[in-house]
Amino acid sequence: MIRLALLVCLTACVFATAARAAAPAPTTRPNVLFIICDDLTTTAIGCYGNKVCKTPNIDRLASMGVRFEHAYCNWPLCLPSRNSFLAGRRPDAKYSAAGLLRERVPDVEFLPEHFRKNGYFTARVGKLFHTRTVFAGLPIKTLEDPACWDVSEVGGTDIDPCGYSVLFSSIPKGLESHPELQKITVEHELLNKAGQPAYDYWMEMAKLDVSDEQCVDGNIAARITQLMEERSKPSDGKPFFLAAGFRRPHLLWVAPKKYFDLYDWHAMELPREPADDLDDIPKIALTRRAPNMTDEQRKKAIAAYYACVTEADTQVGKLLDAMDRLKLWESTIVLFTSDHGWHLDEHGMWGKVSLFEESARIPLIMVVPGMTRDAQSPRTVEMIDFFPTLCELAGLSLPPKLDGASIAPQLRDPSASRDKPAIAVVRHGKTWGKAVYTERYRYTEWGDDASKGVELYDHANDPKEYTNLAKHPTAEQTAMMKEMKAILDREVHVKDGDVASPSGD
Ligand SMILES: [Ca+2]
Repeated sequence: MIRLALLVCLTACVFATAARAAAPAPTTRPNVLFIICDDLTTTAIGCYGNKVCKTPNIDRLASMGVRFEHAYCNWPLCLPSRNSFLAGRRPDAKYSAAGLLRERVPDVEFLPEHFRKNGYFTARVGKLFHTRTVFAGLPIKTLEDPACWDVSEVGGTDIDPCGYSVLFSSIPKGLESHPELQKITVEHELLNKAGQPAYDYWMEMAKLDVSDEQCVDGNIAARITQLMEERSKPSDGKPFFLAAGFRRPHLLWVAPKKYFDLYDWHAMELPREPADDLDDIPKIALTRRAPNMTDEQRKKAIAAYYACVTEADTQVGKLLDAMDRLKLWESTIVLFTSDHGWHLDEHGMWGKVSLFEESARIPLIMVVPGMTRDAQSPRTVEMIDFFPTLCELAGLSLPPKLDGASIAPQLRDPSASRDKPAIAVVRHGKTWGKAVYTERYRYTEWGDDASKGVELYDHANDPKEYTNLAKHPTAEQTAMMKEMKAILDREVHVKDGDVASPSGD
């Protein structure tokens, strides 16, 4: 069922040719509104099946375009995921380095940089490339590449200059040392710690008595709306590539109180997993678990995460309202996504850097003028496909080195065939995990030559990945694993011990 090997290259070449042949004149190029949330898992989104968390605006966007059921990040961690999709290349250790990616990959041409070179006005507000200082304190160190943007703004506010709400943290004594912030904090709670491998961090929440616009995401929505107004009738004739990088639901879970009021923590449901769930999972695959967390803390964490999802969703809605008001739908491509997912206690995990569905899978909704509306595509997509897709839709030629392949055929016909899997990598300490995702299966290897474990899950029969079939595979599954291993050997070039620098959040 896979038949992927040659098709990846063939498809990319065919699409590149098609993009050149179909290139419209520059004046008719579409605008791009690129919306990305931070750490937003599909499992919290209404149109992806969540019945509790309120995401009416993301759901509304989905009804206007194509929602991809099997979209995956290429590395479930902020810094390397963003470096990778913005470069359009499959990541290795260099993509998690602390500095600008261009310093380590000099021939890179980034997605917004490519649009800018091709006559677009480009702007970002918020987090597109990674922004450091999650827990290291101020000042902010942005990793935005200067060649990418005509306008480049963090989107910070007085109460949250860097966007991670670190001033509201009680570690180490952040909030305590800010009496002015204590005054606007209605309720604050330090929940529990999630930990190794990777690193330990605290889950912390604060309900604020402030307006949306005093928070970073509200500010980002207002500023992007302003840019949409200014660029909807540009005097220079340039189409726009506007990127809104919302910060929630990334920790810290800080938002206006009204969003927390939507969720009674007592009513949150915890995952109900088989007692022996962990027995067949390689130990190295499990990360950021919080075994000492009480059920009350777990439920409060889910409620706080949902509050921050709805906060981000509300800001997305403001951009969609601006699209309506400015009548931009006929001239603008909208892409909505997240840099990776997040665990909400599945297999006892809290956070990212896991290759399980909740962490590696991403939301992906695309609304493209003249293309399919209100549909889902079951085809497998990865974030490195964004670059060639947007180029094809905008009629731009492709830079020479891209690893993805356009999904424009699936935007025209969501059921159009596509024999290309998604691949994600992650590093736990010095050990790499490598995974192939098809529409039905996930195959994962840990360590060089799979020395630290192998996993195979059948999502058709086991969507929550409770049974690792690699322990006792059938003959058919053994053959399939061999084929998937060959894909990893060909496409992924990492070795245990490859460590560029401490990885970014
Ligand atoms: Ca992230």
